[in-house]
Amino acid sequence: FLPSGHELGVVAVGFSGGQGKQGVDAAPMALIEAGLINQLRDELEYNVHFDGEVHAYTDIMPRDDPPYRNMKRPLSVSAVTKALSEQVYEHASQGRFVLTLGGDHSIAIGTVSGTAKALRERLGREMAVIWVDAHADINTPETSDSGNIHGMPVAFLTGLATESRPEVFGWLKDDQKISTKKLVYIGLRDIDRGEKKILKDHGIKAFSMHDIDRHGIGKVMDMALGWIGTDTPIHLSFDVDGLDPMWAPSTGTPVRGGLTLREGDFIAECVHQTGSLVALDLVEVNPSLESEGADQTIRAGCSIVRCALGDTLL
Ligand code: HAR
Ligand code: MN
Ligand code: MN
Ligand code: MN
Repeated sequence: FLPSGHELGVVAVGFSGGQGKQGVDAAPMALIEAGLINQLRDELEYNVHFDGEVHAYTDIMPRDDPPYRNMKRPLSVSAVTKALSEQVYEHASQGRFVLTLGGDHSIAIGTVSGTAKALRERLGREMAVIWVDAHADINTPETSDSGNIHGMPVAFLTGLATESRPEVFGWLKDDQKISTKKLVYIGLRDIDRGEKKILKDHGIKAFSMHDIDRHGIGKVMDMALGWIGTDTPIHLSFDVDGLDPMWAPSTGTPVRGGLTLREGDFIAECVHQTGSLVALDLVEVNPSLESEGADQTIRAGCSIVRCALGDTLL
């Protein structure tokens, strides 16, 4: 059921509306200018399908977008993720691996919904998601303190948050969602109270930094991939703030005590080695924050993408 051969669809998403800080929309261009897509084409020998555009979706963004059910910019995030979902679906349904360069993490509402639907149609299989992040991003609009939708994508993707208005994520249908049983977190260390209750109530598999300290990243990856099982397509959604700010300082909500650069790459390498990886998101790189650290944050992001796409040390 693998994406056929070395066909790679790339979507660049210059969107920051899932949170309040400007600059995360500049990440795709920074990653591309650092040579990422050329490396995937020339060194890893992917046949790259990329429209050459950083999508800002300005044409579909509403002028007036007041809070609704505690969500900030709900119409914008919904419209952008719906359009992105269709782009990702298009690549995935043609059997391509889909790489999405964000943008803030709200864009995962678009990427995961697009691949989940395509993989269901192509293989009749339910997809798993590995979410690497300091945060669980599973707030419902009601449990969120911030109202920022980048803290909510997993709640919408699992159906824990629902909304009937089509212009506020009501477009998300069951065949675009994933099961809470097929979701695995790695790297968590900053979880809101309401999120902790959600994780516990639904028995969601989560490996916090505590688990990584206790078992080491090797054992944690064995357990994470064992939970998912073989023959299950995997979508890896990688928030760069999963890495420690020492390695990735330029991000909107850094949290100390995170993954090392090597642990991040190792996660990506292990998921690649399963042969089941069908899509990767790299999100929350914000080159305008801690700008002395922007270069190393961008380099860390490029490295994770290369590892997930099959680059090896030897
Ligand atoms: N949990 C907090 C909230 O919901 C902070 C979320 C920060 N999110 C990200 N994405 N950077 O992981 O607002
Ligand atoms: Mn996140
Ligand atoms: Mn995060
Ligand atoms: Mn390989």
